Amino acid sequence: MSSDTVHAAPRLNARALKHMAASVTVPRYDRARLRHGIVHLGIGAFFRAHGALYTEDVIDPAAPDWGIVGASLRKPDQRDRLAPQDGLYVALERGGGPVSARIVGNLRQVLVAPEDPAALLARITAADTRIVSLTVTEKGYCHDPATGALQQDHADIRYDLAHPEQPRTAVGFLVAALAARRRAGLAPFTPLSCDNLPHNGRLLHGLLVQFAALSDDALSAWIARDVPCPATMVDRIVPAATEADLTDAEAATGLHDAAPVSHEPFRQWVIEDRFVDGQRPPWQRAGAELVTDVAPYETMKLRLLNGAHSALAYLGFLGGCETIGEAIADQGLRGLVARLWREEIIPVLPAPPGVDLGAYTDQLMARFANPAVRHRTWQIAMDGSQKLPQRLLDTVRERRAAGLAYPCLALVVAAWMRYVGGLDEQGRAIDVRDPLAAELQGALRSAGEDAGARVRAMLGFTAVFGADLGDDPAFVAAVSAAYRDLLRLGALRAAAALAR
Ligand code: CS2
Repeated sequence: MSSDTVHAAPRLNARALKHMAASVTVPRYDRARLRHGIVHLGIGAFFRAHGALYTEDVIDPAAPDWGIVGASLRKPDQRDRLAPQDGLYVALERGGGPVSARIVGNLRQVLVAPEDPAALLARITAADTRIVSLTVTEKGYCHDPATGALQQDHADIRYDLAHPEQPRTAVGFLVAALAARRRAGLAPFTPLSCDNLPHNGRLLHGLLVQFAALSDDALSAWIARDVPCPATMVDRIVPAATEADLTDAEAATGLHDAAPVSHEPFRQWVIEDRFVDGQRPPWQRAGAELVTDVAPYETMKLRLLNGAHSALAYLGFLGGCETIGEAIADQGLRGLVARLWREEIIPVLPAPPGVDLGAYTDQLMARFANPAVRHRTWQIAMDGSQKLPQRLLDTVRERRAAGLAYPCLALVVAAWMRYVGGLDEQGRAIDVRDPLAAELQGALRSAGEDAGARVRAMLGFTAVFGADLGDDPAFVAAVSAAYRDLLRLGALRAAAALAR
């Protein structure tokens, strides 16, 4: 999406809000009185269409609390788009009917960490920050995806250890701010991971404890004991914004918004209810589920939704499908996903209390097919080395332990390997985005053209496959056979051959 297109309509901003047509939903509270409560790290489209909306829904007009300061840990573009419009943006809901629009008001400011790390650190350290939520994507945790351990040799982690007052990583910011709060005798804030990672709360907690231990044992022990990191399961399909979103936001409001978000109607947020001093917005009033154990919800969502998403992303992209909607309209891919769910994932997945997994997957099928949401396969294919373990490989492990076969999972793993190879089925270059892209492609080049050698080279990445799977002859054989099928048949026919 380009932000430099010339737009005739006046820009969305706080002044324009006062004259908004009655048909557009606007904040019900006085923004000038909104107190600060949350810092959000990684202020991209997902959080603005999910956590920010749950929060917006529960702000009390009589005593408006829980305003949000967003932060970008890398690029200034969100701030550059949002600052001229006073942090306001349009959220477009795209379902079966006409698109509906609301203006979201709780984002008070966006900070750009690399421009002024001290300003972000000060904001997190301030006592009125009670929650620091995160959507920094899988790779933003600087951990080893197979084991969850902190990557101590990660360049940014090394930098943060050497420059604790000017961190670069989310972990570096959180630990530096927690250290400052402890020195000042303040209570900690609650770090709240909202990324698609298994046991995201426990994972983040472990990383904070490990990072702190590298410089200060007492701080590390304090974090271990006194800083709860609740787990969450977050769900809403939020594709990257397009020019069509800008046009629709303008049609709905009569104003130009350079930073709209567009999302499906569905949303779900399951949160472990463990916050410092019980301080959190009453998110349950907006439908969030506050529970004592998030794990079954998270495993369900990661394996069924995100696992199928990755399957459709790699096989679909290789087969020429631009979006998830196009991929799921292909009978072979649809049948493959149906079998993957029914025969391979669900039989080894414990259902959360009261949830019917068959009904859950029926609903997922309908969500994937929503024609109003154009979610690109290329976007989901990103960062596969960080996504595969929790989305697909944990199911492989459980089937393997039970002596069960997994032909659909093997095909998806092979499709990922083919995708990161960097050439599609027409021989065109793929823009592969993955923190391990250079290493993966180097290993494939050294392996040469033999399918078996290429698969073995990929399976050697223990950060992805762990020490167990890469050495398992049955797994090697299954993925190699699937890889050969992909070469022989192409992705769509290979999927159709397994479809039920
Ligand atoms: C997707 C997710 O990009 C991806 O990897 O699988 O962003 C997915 O859309 C969300 O997790 C849905 O809640």
